[in-house]
Parts: sequence; C-alpha cells; structure tokens
Amino acid sequence: MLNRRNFLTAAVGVAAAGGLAACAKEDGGSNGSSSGGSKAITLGFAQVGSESGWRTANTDSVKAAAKEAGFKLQFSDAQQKPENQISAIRSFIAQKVDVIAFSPVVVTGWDAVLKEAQAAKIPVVLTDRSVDSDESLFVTLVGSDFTDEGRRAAKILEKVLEKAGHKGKVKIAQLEGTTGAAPAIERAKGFKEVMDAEHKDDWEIVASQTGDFTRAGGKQVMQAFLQSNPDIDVLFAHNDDMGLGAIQAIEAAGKKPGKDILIVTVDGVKDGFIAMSEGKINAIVECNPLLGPQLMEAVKKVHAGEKVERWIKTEESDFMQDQAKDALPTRKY
Ligand code: GZL
Repeated sequence: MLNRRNFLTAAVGVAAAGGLAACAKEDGGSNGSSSGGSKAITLGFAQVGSESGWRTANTDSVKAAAKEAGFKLQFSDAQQKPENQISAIRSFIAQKVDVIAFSPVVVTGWDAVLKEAQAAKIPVVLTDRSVDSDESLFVTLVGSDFTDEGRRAAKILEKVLEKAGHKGKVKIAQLEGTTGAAPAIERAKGFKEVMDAEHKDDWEIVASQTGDFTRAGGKQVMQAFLQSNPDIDVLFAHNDDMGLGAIQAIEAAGKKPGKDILIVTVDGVKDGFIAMSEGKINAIVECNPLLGPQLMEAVKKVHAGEKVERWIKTEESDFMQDQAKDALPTRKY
C-alpha cells in the first residue's frame, strides 16, 4: 500500500513502467496501439461495483472523462467481487488494451494478475483504492488519503461533541467498510491514531463491524449494535450510505439520529448532505469520487511513457451540519 515513504521510489518505478509503455508504443504496439500514437487509447477499467452513491458518482466521472479524452473504454463492474475484477483484467490483457485501470475491491490477491499485465507490457494505473502488492506492478494511484480521512473524522467528531455539549465518556459504534478494502483499513487506522493520541481516557469504541459500504448493511448492523449497546453516543460510519442505513435503524428504535446518537460519516454524497441538512448527520468528511479527469490525464501520460507522480491525490474538505444547506446547491455528486 502506498504511503509518503514510497514517493521517491516512484521515479524508478514510473520510469520503468513509462519505458514499458513507450516501448509498447514504439514496437508497433504489442498491445495493439499503433506506433504513431494516432489510434485512440484503449483503456480497460475494472470498477468495484455499484454499492454506494459514491461509486455511482465515480463511475459517471470515469465514463464521462474517458469520452471527453477520446479514449475507447472497456468497462467492467465486478459487483464487489475481487475474482470478477481479476477475470476482467485478464480479458483486458487478452484484448491487448493500451492501459489498465482499476479500483481494487480489497488490498490483497493481485500479484499474479498484475505480473501478467506487466509481462504483456500493459501499464496498470490504480484509482480510488490501493493494493498490498509490489509497487513496481502499478505505475500510480489516483485517489484519496484514507488514513487522513480517518484522522479528520476523529478531529471533526471533537467539534461535534463540543457543539452538542457532550461531557465525559464517549461510547462509539463504528460501521466499517468492506472487509479488507483500503478505505476500511485506513479510515479505521486514522480514526484510532487520534483516539489513542488524544482520547485514551474518554473515547471507547464499544462496537465495530463491517456494513460492506451499503445502506442495507449499515441498517442491519446498526440494528444489532442498538440491541447490544443501547447507550451508544456516537456512530462513525466509513461511508454515507452505511450511515443512511443506520439512521433508519436508529429511528426505528425510537431514537433521534444527530441528537440521541451523534453521527459522523465519510464521502459527502448528495443524500448524505440532505440528511445533514435535516439534522440527522452531524458532520461529513469528504472523499471526492470525481476522479475521472485526473485518471485520464494520468493514463495519457503513462501511455506516452511520460513520468507521473506515484500518488495523485484528490482535493477534499470537511463539513459541519450548519454548512449543509449552503453547500447542497453546489454539490457535484
Ligand atoms: C472511497 C471508496 C469507498 C467509498 C464508499 O474512495 O473506495 O467505496 O467511501 C465506496 O462509498 O463504496
């Protein structure tokens, strides 16, 4: 998985990969691209699935940006199954696409197929989520710093607790994202970093379980949380969709979301902002899904054998409840 320490190794990794890409282009395209580079770039994209509002916005951004860039896009939806992504990548290799991009469902299990792409001289660009593979197997990651999102969630929770006038111990329930997925691992890690450093004596995670980034998952797990922990003060949900599902469970239990149970989520999709404007979510840490333009820019450079940064990060903000109404009209997803 990428971290700041690995930025410098990028130069080597990228030059090599870039060379590969350039080499593939120059030799008349063992991957089917013409040497003159006049033919449209064919991009194979293996998407996670369609599990959340964030994912829908991300897919729309990728498809629109590929069209805008004049790329031929081969798109596959893995329905949140890593094995489907592996099959899709294998079919992209067989089709000799120019570049492969994907958002890995989970961080493990990619070495073999990424080595097959490398052997076929097809550069791989990661987008959104990263992998626990050898970093020479992909050229760059276009996406957010999930660990920082976890830290930001804990820091904004401090403001939410202060605004709510909460005193003393804080019992926290955590709805985790998909088990083994980079955003789930890293958001939990970042949140815990702040907890351990600044709230050892007053914050406690009393329940933590995956809701698989879906509304149904969030609702089902929150129902169980409420049965075993009726005195939860805070819900930290790794994405808006699980938070929105949890709100249904909280209301069904006769409690007021945003008041009886304070809620912090990550993403910033429109439905999350609407719930925040209704007072049901207290704060949202933005995770920008509109990665399409940055991704296509990176694909163009990689195909041309140009150097790209090892990690192309996205710009993100954080929002408290009183900002929701003003922000809603200009939200792009
Ligand atoms: C984050 C992305 C996560 C979102 C969820 O970049 O991978 O997956 O936070 C989505 O909404 O399902």
